Amino acid sequence: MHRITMITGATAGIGEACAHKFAAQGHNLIITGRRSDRLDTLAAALSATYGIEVQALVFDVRARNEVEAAWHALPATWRAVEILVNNAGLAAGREPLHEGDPDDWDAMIDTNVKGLLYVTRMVLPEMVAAQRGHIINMGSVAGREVYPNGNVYCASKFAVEGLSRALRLDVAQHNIKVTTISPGLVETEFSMVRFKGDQAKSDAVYQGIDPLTGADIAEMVWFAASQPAHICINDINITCTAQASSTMVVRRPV
Ligand code: NDP
Ligand code: 8X3
Repeated sequence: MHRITMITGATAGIGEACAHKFAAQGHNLIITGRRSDRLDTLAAALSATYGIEVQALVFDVRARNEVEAAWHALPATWRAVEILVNNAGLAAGREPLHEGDPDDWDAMIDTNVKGLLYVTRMVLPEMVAAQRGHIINMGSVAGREVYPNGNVYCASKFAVEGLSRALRLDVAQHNIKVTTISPGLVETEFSMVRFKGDQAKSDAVYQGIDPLTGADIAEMVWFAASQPAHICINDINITCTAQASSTMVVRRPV
């Protein structure tokens, strides 16, 4: 019997890398995202390469009705999710608060905080009933340290950190693990999304360093997920070697 892992935000970056990692370990996968073309391509590739079964669910995590409908449409056997990787998320904009766009704030809070809650609310009751499970939340260095102009993104990831800690208290009695993974700079589509397609601004984020990759983070997620039953990895903080903190990155001269 294959174990079932659900990964949100699997159409790119960290989530996509996690999908490959878990598929390579023989897990059947529920992968989610808004871009159905990418999701379908990934699902076909994972099945063909690793011989696993995949359910591709297209929904916007911000839309509670979409999350609930997608979950309830799953066959009952697929709702026995053992590991949930709450990865879908974004940053939008990088301005001082008084110049920030409230639409960006809504997108970050609705996706990174409320979306994570909506998905978890669907999956967790099945874990409680089964008296086993593992929730792995994608935090960030931005959820542990603030940085200039990070304001609302940082707040959303501090919320993920707080929710993860509080959730651990709620579910320990049900034999359910909660892990937060908090990466620093990872080169994905993250900065292109944050800077709304501005390639030069996005490139500058990773200039003169060897940033983390999605595959690096997938290794950490798998490390947390593959521990014996009695071990819960609560937190993993990871940066590239050049990043000493949110605000200190040592760059090679260009
Ligand atoms: P990417 O932009 O490469 O991937 C983001 C993923 O999230 C995509 O699959 C996207 O899918 C999904 N997503 C975004 N918004 C929504 C939404 N409203 N509904 C459903 N899915 C959504 O970024 P990363 O892989 O880097 O980011 C993944 C997570 O890692 C995020 O939570 C991010 O905050 C966190 N993180 C990233 C770091 C970095 O430096 N890159 C560092 C620390 C944490 P689609 O667009 O198809 O919906
Ligand atoms: C993403 C890393 O430093 O851009 O969470 O906030 S950072």
